[in-house]
Amino acid sequence: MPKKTTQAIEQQESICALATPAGKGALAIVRLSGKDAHAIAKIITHKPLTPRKAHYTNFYDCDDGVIDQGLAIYFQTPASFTGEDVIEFHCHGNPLVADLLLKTLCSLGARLATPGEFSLRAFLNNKIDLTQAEAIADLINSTTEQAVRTATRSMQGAFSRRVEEVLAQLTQVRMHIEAHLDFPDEEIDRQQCEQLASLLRLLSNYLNELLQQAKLGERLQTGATIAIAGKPNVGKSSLLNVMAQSDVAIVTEIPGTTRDPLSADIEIQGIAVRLIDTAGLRDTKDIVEAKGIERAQQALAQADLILWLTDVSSEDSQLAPKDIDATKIIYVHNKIDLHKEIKFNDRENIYISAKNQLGIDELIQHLEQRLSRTNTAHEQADTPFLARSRHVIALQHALDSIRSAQQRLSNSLELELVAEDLRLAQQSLGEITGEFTPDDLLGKIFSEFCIGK
Ligand SMILES: Nc1nc2c(ncn2[C@@H]2O[C@H](COP(=O)(O)OP(=O)(O)OP(=O)(O)O)[C@@H](O)[C@H]2O)c(=O)[nH]1
Ligand SMILES: [Mg+2]
Repeated sequence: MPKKTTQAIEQQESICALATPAGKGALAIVRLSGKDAHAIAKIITHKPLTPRKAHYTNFYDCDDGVIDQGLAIYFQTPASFTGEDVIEFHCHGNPLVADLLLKTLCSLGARLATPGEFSLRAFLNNKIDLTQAEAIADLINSTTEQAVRTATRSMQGAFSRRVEEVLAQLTQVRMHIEAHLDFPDEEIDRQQCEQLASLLRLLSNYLNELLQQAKLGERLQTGATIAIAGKPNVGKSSLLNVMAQSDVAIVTEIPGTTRDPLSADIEIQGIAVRLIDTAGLRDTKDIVEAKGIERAQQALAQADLILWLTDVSSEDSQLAPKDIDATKIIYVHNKIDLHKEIKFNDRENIYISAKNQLGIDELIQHLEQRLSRTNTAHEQADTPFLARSRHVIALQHALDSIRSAQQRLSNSLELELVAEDLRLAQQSLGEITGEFTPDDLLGKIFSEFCIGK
């Protein structure tokens, strides 16, 4: 791919946008970036700006009318966020003031930035790599404290550095192999072969560890969905209300009360969790209830975990239907207040009373363990970085290629094919940092940013 060149033409224009949220506040910041930024700023402020100095100044429109007064700060290229000349105008936080300022900037030759365009320019100008750009968006969108901390680490390059380390090791191995390919007459001896095999083993172990951490980082970024399911009237909505600590759902003694899936957002050990209460599953002739059950089944298919709720006082079968993925199910037995016999929790069964709020803490603890199960090796440690599903996929592809290279090396010594596998692994890793990322993917990633970022 023509690395970082195709969008160079669009970079000629200066861009501007409101960097703070729209609406009223004490302050608003309008950001301007591009090669004409300083020239435009001089017209607005009626003075040249010294880099990195806060200038207290009037902001003038094109007819020399004063729009507002505030601070103008000039970040001279290349020492700025985008790598271009950047000016920040700190004005009063009235959307009309910011609008007037933006209109003036546009009439002086700038144009409004598209979503993520400042970060895209920072990426194209090598100020940040792709994972760092993504981490900025993730930091802004993080919904838990832990996600904020890990996004910050990714933004500061924690993830990219790890990927670069693997890439450096990979390059070493490739150099060894390419050297042999250049001299096809010289047979590779056993000792050299063992050396290569051991390098590949190290690489695949390291990559596997990185993949596991990325999976956990992804979970922090996307959060988890937990559905509450079961037969009608077992207490699903009551459980949702207890866990959400709010009367989200209607609870009645009439079976079939809940129709549409209902959700509540909670946090379990730093992970954002969306809890979904669903319609009780049963055969029904009621069209509305049947539609609700259809939606419940869709929600169950998409959930990461399912709390299959049962009523311990009922004689009915307590088993979840076979068509539900059993690996996602946790059996939660409700209404223990109606049952004399005391039962104890184990790995698959939790006993509670939603109505009397018994066993809820134990249920949450159990969920904590389930949600961080992928993390057994690092259970005590903080997640080192935030990741996205595209990172996890690329790491998996790289690992598959390395494993294939190991296989080929041990089977047949087909060095050309080993070299090709390693080239593919390198390409997958390069996609993560943005070295080999196709333009349409870049467009998609940056378009999900908000305007002004
Ligand atoms: N004794 C007792 N009753 C409970 C408990 N949990 C829920 N109930 C009662 O069981 C009835 C049904 O509760 P819901 O929470 O509406 O049950 P549901 O599973 O959402 O029912 P549908 O939406 O109809 O499928 C209500 O009368 C609740 O008060 C419990 O722990 N103990
Ligand atoms: Mg209900």
